[in-house]
Amino acid sequence: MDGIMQQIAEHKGCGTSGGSGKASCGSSAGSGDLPTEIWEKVKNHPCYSEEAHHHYARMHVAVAPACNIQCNYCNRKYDCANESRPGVVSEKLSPEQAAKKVLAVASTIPQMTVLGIAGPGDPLANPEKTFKTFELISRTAPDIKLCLSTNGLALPDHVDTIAGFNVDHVTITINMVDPEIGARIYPWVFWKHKRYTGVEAAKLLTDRQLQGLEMLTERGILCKVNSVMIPGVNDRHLIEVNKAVKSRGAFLHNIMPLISAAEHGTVFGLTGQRGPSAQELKALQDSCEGEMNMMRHCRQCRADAVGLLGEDRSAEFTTDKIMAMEVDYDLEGRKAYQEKVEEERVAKVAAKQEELKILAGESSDIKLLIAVATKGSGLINEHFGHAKEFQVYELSTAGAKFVGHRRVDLYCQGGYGDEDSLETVIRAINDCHAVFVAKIGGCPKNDLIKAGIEPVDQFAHEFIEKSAIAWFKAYLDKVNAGEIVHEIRGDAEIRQGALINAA
Ligand code: CLF
Ligand code: SF4
Repeated sequence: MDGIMQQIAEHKGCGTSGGSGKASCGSSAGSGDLPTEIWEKVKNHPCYSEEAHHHYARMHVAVAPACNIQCNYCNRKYDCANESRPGVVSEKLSPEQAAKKVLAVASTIPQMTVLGIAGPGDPLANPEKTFKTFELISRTAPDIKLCLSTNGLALPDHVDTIAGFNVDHVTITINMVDPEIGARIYPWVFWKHKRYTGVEAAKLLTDRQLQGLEMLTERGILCKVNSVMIPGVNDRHLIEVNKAVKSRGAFLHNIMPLISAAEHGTVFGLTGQRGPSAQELKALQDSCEGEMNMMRHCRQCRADAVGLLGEDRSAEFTTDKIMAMEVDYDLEGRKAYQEKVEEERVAKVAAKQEELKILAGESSDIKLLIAVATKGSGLINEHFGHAKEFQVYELSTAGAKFVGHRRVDLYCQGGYGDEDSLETVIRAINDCHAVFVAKIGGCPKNDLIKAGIEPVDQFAHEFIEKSAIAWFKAYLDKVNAGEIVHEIRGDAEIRQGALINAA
């Protein structure tokens, strides 16, 4: 492993925005504790930097329909679960249509910085379409980063081509390094015109995945490993996976919850295999964090997703619409916009650092979670009733650290509140002590208070971390004064069924 890759492997903190005093990848200080060339690669990639994901968008083009393996959490009718929610892909695109779509989106969303190919099958099981798309885009939109997500089976055969197209971000989904466990996840793989099953299939897959990872990191390509957490199958084993990928130079590990519902028609869905709870997922991510950088802001997006992570603007860019659009690819305009975004980031981090000073000298062991309604830019700028997800931060005397998100049903149904939705919202953020919102109505406010979750609207349109730190300091003061007793909250639910409706 060369020096840079060694530094990558040893770096911890990407995907965190912790106030420990140690700069994370998302630090506005620029490189933080990363080598400059790595910082340049991650600073505006919304998946590789938690801090960047509040400001920068990505898009996927669904040019890769075929797959060369079968995962028990996948149904071919739906998007690849490696990188997508199990919603139907609206349209498959030719490379030419994909290139036009990228220009159309880049002209409309100047903070869209990354083009990913993530399905709906496996990009490297469709190498011609995948690389043709990259070729067209690198010619017409040179400022856009190219990104790829694969199951890894065909990866070793394509590493040189990937490097040749300057694709400097590759994700490999690695769910096991033990073929016995793999045989419970993968019924078959198809390689060199032959179908393999059982342990033999899983052995072939894990060998090829790890070989591909090593080949990429040797070439200085940043690699992220996605793992699906399947309770009772690979949950404990993912600690071993984490060590295996770290030792091969992976930059980031993204442990995602299994999405499993009978209506998805997957093997796991039909056999009743459950996904993890919010606290089970967090505990596993926490236990791996000492080993390497953990991603916690993944939205398990569709293979045709467009926009900030957590928002979906794909309906604005259907093939009909993009073919009719006048595209004005204004490179200078995009740069100017992104410079403004950078100024906003600097202001946000400066505000957080300033506020952190009020926690200096505090010695409490209290750690708690809060949920935040946000539309992006690191601000508390969403109404409770309009939130489709809440971002979750862990507060401690070290500051505010992003630890995940919870997707929810919309509470506001056009003028009235839906009580059933409110119950699901409360279940999704039940492990949080407070929910920060730009605005909230009287009814949900009372129900939240009854559930032990404090609705906080006094920081509307202010920066999240700065506000969270100020609220936490006041909370500690009240505990210290005996005005309130700190209580541990319970677990929360990761919503399963609703993902299918997002198609
Ligand atoms: Fe797409 Fe994946 Fe690239 Fe990101 S997504 S190919 S690295 S640009 Fe990101 Fe979406 Fe999670 Fe993937 S949030 S599913 S990690
Ligand atoms: Fe489905 Fe992706 Fe697995 Fe292929 S690699 S079976 S498309 S989840």
